[in-house]
Amino acid sequence: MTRRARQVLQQAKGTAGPAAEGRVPPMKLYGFPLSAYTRKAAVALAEKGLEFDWEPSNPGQPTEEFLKVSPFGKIPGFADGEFSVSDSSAIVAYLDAKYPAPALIPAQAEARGRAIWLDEAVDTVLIPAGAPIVHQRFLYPVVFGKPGDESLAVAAEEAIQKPLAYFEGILGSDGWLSGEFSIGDIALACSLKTIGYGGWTVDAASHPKLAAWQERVQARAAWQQVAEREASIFAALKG
Ligand SMILES: N[C@@H](CCC(=O)N[C@@H](CS)C(=O)NCC(=O)O)C(=O)O
Repeated sequence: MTRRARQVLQQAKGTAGPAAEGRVPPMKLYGFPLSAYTRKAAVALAEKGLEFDWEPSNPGQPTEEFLKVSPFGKIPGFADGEFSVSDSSAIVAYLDAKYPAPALIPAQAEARGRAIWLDEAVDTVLIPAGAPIVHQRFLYPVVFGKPGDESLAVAAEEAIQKPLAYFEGILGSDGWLSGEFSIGDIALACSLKTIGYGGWTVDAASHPKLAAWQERVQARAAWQQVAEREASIFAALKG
């Protein structure tokens, strides 16, 4: 990571969300705000109106404290007092059990199975396919100071077509992916935003339902709260 990127990452340190009564110390989210997985946890916290401290963390230079909450050095990590857990989906599952309203993991069997599946499909199919777009065009050149390989980004634009077609196919003309707004919606929106840092956008002509759904997500107060903080970090990184 370049010196400038390290400095900018530190700007992410701070408290987000309204103070909740009787919770001391506040929860901590360890990660890089522009990461799709980290954002998933941040949006879940914001949806639930929970206060938390951002602990900017770089997997490439992990601190001891970060490795305690994320033993394999992956972001995000999370701590709530003495309890800690890593992995974005595990963090959302914990939050949903401890702070049930609003639910982000549906209770109804089919809706729950589908929401978990969508979260998994995003994390294990869409993100791996699309990662080169953001790695080669943004992360390497801007954050790590290394040249990107445009041919890998172009190949990834092709590779994401299959998962994108799937998501377009299961979306309705309104509403969410699995009944109520859920972890599946958060995961997909977060991955599209991070891929977007590679200069890619959802094509509304070929994916009209996905584009309209993305707008609905972006209109949510919790999303805007997280996006606002992130925008200043992105702008500072770009210089
Ligand atoms: N399944 C995990 C994936 C976490 C993950 O792979 N994070 C990446 C960054 S986006 C990471 O920490 N990579 C650094 C590494 O693997 O050393 C989750 O949902 O949190």
